Amino acid sequence: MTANAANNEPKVLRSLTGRSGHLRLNRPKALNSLDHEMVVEITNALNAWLADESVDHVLITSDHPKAFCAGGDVRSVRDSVLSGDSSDGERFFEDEYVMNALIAKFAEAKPYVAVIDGIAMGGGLGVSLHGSHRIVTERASASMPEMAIGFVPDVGITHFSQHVSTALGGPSVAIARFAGLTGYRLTASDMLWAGWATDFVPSESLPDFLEVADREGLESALERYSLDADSAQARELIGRSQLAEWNDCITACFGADTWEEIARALDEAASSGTCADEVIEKFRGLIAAASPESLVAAVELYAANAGADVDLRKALDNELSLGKYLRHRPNFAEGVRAVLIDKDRNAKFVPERTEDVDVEAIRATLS
Ligand code: QUE
Repeated sequence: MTANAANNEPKVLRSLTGRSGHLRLNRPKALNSLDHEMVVEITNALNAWLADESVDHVLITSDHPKAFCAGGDVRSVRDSVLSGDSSDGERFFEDEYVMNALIAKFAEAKPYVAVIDGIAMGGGLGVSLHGSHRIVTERASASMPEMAIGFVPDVGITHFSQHVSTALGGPSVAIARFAGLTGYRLTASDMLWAGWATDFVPSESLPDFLEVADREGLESALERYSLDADSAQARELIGRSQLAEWNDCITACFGADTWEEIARALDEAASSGTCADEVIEKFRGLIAAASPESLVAAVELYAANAGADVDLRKALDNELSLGKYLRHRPNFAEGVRAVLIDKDRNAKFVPERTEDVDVEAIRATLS
């Protein structure tokens, strides 16, 4: 059983209510970040509910007032790596990625509905975006902050984000890579525009939405409580998408397959006026927190996982393989220290320059 140390409550609450199989993330002290036990719990529930005809759909929600799920248990993984025997850490990632793939498979059989009413980062996107329905409220945000901890975007997001259709009508590898390389925090409006979210439900309607989903079914609940993102009522709550406004600049800079080309495109977009100076400054500011090794590695990973022939499982295998390499590099322990342990946000990454990163060693981990 997986319980919080403080109050002995399960870290994932599992229930069957009406037509819903309901998972509630309940590890408030860690902003619901996923540890190994929670991953196993979610996996077991989905395997049971896949075969259970009384379950019409799965809902995954959080009771935390601010967070949906802040990521994975990277502190424990760091401890595991530093102990000299990283096998516990490696098993965590293997099982987490099996869960990510299972969510995508489940969603092909019946609806898997994530209700994102707060912050979702890293692993939190892995338990939501692979579902069939990604519902956001005005309080939702999404980010891939791994560059700052010497890691790379994972949990299948390097696949999902490059294959999902944006509001412009097709996938955008530039938008996907921009999100992964900058750690930019997408708003609810950005998530809907980018295709990361499928539906908008105002937070004040959530209790009613969930009750109707349990009693009458998902379609009925969506019909009653979701709002068109372009409606005046929705605009009032979530505003316009910043990503949509930046799209031309992002497309000019972030579509390339190597970091070297992206860095050059940023320089050129600044000097040619393709991007406004303050927009380039904003992007550079976000990238400043990144480990240079992670920047180079992430672009290689996105390039490897972009092809139409790459399925989610193959993309996860690339993330696992590159991730294992990076977890054993000093930048991972140093990044987790600076962001999550000492919280000084003053990581000393090596090498300091992207030009000095061993890109061949990174490529050797990818297929
Ligand atoms: C990168 C990450 C994570 C992160 C920050 C990063 C991550 C994660 C957390 C996190 C945040 C708040 C908590 C907590 C963990 O932050 O995976 O326990 O209370 O879980 O820059 O990958």
